[in-house]
Amino acid sequence: MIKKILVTGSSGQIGSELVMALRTIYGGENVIASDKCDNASKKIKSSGPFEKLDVLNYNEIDQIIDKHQVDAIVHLAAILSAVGEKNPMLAWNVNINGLINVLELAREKKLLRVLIPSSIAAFGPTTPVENTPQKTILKPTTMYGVTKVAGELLADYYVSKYGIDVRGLRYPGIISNETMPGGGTTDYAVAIYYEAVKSGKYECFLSENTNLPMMYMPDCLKATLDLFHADYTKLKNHSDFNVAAFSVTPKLMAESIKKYMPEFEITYKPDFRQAIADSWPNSIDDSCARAEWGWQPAFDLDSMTQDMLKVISEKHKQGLI
Ligand code: NAD
Ligand code: AKB
Repeated sequence: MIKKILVTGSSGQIGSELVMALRTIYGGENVIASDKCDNASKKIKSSGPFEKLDVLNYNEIDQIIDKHQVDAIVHLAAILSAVGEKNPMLAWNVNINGLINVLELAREKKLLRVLIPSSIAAFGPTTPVENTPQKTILKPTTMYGVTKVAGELLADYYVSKYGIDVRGLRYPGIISNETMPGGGTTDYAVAIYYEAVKSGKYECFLSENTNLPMMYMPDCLKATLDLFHADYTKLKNHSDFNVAAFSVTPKLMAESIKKYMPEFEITYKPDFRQAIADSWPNSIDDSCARAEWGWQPAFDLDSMTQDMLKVISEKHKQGLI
């Protein structure tokens, strides 16, 4: 039975919320948050252990596993697509060498489980764009995508070669209101809500009809926890589950915001991230996740918009943003 979980990259957009969700289930002391930067929120630091940990340092991870008697790792430390295109060697180094450190330690220490997210960035311009199947062409054109495909293959290798329980899911763009995203192509879908509340207008770095798969954070947490707790014997796939909630363009997202804030205005000024977005699918077939571990999203675009605007408006009123 899993008792102690180490989360790498836990100060990021997903980690900052996933650590709190895991602590609710496993207890604060039993979920060790960690990040290269010593910048965890007060909430994270006061509800359980936090370790400053660079995933490129094998010995440091080794020591922290021993110190806390860790038996599972959720590996979130990564460089995302836009930052990765500006600095491809950094993306390769963190996403590949950090990952293999985690997998090797899982093998050496016989850890019970490792969860590693992949991304829709594993797909590329030659992948079918609509209802992209789980098993399909994986020829990404970004360094981030290259590391995600290699990561899925490495993770599956550790499953078949060493019998380690490694699981992973291809997140779409994740939209949330607690921690700002860390430098991806789908980041506009968070910034648009903050700017709507703060100034009533937003200049989008993707063009109006760029259609991408997205998911609200409560569904991302649910998908991650559902896969983490799924019955291993029922999994036919391991490291590459497609998961979907809804697909949206900047124009449709702006229309959804206008339902609640009629004065909201959007303009478009595409930059280098447009080419990255154009290489990703429009929509995802997640039937394997639904069949193998019961995946089902709860939020659609409008229910997410309502919640995002409510939470961010409250933060704005309190002077927090
Ligand atoms: P993020 O950029 O918000 O956070 C990543 C964290 O990793 C940061 O806090 C950063 O300080 C840390 N980090 C970077 N280099 C490190 C190192 N060498 N050692 C330790 N920590 C390091 O990312 P996120 O959005 O929380 O993503 C988590 C995972 O989910 C990643 O694998 C990412 O590829 C994947 N993913 C995210 C999204 C999304 O929309 N957020 C979508 C698809 C996949
Ligand atoms: C990014 O845009 O890089 C991420 C992702 C979809 O992997 N949000």
